[in-house]
Amino acid sequence: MGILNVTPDSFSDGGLFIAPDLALGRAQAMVDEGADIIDVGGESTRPGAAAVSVQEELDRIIPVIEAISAALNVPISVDTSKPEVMRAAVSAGAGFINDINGLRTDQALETVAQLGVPVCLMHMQGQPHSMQQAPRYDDVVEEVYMFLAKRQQAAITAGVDPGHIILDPGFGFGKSLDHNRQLLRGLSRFTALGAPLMVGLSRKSMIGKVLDAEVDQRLYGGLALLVMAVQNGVSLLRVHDVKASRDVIRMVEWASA
Ligand code: 8Y4
Repeated sequence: MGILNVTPDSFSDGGLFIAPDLALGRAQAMVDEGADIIDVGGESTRPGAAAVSVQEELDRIIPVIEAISAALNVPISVDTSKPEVMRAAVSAGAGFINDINGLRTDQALETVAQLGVPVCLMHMQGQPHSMQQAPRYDDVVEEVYMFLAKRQQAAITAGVDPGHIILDPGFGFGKSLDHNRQLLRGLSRFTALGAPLMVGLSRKSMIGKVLDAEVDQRLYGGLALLVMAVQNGVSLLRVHDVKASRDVIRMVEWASA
């Protein structure tokens, strides 16, 4: 899954892709590099980021989703927690919901059940504006596991097709460096939930902290973590650098076959 940020403040690609034609070019490049899904996000979910209004999020992402949908034959994911945005995005051509809030927003469960599209349910402790202030767990793997099991069950109860549910432990979302490490080591445990697993590790601050590297110098560190993720049962990878990630995963698959 290639990341397409359409937030003016997203520091990893500098808000360069807001104009629909520029966003389309970036999406095309990621498809050429082997992306199977393009994840379009208009709500900055960086630690400390401010909330975005529904209208602002719609203005950012709908023209981009329409442009990609008209020009490219690639599934489009929408990175949002808001039911209104989910509906508009699916009408505009998105076929996948990526919700960092795990469908905990009011009406989100019902909306996704009605839309009938696949959904990624992610774990997050706290809210984006404050989640990195004091992350706290007794057993992070066990607590994230129980959270995902409960959200998976809530989605099924609301009428979401069980085969449409993907689960994600949410690296960096209300987690210390050590929590992220424990989750990486414990990833295989989540396969017992019976759903495909997704992770987002690309350019995240855990890599920056370990390597003392700025955001544009985190590629190789992230690739190392991707290898670990794949070896522990993860099948969907949310990444900025599609070509590099593809090559690494193809080699791991070749060697493991
Ligand atoms: C540099 C670049 C530093 C990016 C931080 C970041 C995930 C996600 C995000 C994830 C799923 C991010 C929308 C945070 N992370 N969705 N979204 N899983 N499913 N930060 O891990 O990329 S945004």
